[in-house]
Amino acid sequence: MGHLTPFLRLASTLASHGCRVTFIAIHPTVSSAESVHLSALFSNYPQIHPLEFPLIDHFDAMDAKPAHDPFYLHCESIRRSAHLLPPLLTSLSPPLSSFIVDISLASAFLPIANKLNLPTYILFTSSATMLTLFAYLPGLIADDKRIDDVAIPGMQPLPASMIPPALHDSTNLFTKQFIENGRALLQAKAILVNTFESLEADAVSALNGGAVVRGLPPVVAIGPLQQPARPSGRPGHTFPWLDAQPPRSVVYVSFGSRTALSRAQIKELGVGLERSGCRFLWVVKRKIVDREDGEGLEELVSDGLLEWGRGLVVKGWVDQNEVLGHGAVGAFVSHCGWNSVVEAAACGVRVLAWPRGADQRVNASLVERSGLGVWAREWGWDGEEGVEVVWGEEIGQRVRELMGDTHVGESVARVREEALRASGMGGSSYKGLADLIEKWSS
Ligand code: BUP
Repeated sequence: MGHLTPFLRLASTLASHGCRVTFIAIHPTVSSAESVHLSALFSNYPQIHPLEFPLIDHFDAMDAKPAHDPFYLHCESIRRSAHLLPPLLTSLSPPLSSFIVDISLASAFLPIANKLNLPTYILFTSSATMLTLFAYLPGLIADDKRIDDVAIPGMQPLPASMIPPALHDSTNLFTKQFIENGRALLQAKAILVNTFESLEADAVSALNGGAVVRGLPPVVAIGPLQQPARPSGRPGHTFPWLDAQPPRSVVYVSFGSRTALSRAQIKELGVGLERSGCRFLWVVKRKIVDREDGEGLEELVSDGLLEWGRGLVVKGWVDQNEVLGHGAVGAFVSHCGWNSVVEAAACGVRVLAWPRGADQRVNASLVERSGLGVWAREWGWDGEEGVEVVWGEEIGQRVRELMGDTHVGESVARVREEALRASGMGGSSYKGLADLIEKWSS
């Protein structure tokens, strides 16, 4: 969902600006959440033309790393099915004026689109700071060499501990894709990022000033991208429970669409939320893929938690953007997937960053630096080598401290104002997208 969400938002935004949008949707999807959100887009925006990309080559090598992650394997299948793309792209009438590709497919799809003379853009689904690493790393890395601290020109040094763990293993599928896609950046007309300039001024300027990599195409900040609109008159589904809570009193807890917690950590998190003394809304996940998440809530959280008056525990899915935009929500305990960070910024909700892996530590550092929240640096993730479960007592204390931190409250309000200014009429992100649309229509 971290990749699909910004595409849904970009597609609906372009359609609202009068663009004729064709949305290529991979079939089948890995998770139910993907199918549900794609169907909602197509039924709420009948002007968006769905085009199915039927996946035939199912990549399922048992020796691949990470073999346990169906999303990476699926991504590899899509990359290996790139030959299906030309007939799809050339079948469209009127012909396409531009093609926007997910970063994870860039090296597989860009050469094909370029051969068709189709101006191709990349949507980078993480932060601009992460993009600096993406762009810089292919030039740095030698095969089988372990990555150390990285000094990217124009940027603060990136300690090895913040680099996505998989990148320390050159045989990992993620690493191979990362390097190949990083090289493919140079072939794009521009790279779009769901961020806003004031949040990542150093990264946007280092990328566009040629400091990171010479010859990189323009990087355009277009965020925060807005959630697709609902059909008129249909209210959003906010929980009646949330409506009944005092302003800014609730801590929202979610670790994204594909982060599973161990039973032991779920238990301690429950203890921590209870000890914090705060109201909370907690989305619990035990499995990476939602379709496999069959355990009942009662089996996961300790006795009494569900009935506890201060908290609501939900299994599965809530409309996170709507939850963060609800006046009762005051803080977000987050893994720092990039969409979650940008949503928190746009809604002015302070973040307690508890990153796990991938790009999340880099994103957590931005949370801290921008004033959007605090990063519990000492917390690892159980399952990681040598990392212990974080105890409930400690979680409770950090949550309590964050809720009472007036300094963070002020800086979060400033970040929100900057986010709204950037995406509002005439703002830097608004202008970035408007200029692209103008180019496509001329
Ligand atoms: Br869970 C959940 N409701 O219950 P990230 C997620 N989301 O709306 P991730 C919901 O999915 P990657 C839920 O608002 C965000 O837009 C959430 O993206 C939405 O993290 C998206 O935050 C999740 O980038 O993706 O899922 O870990 O691994 O690609 O970072």
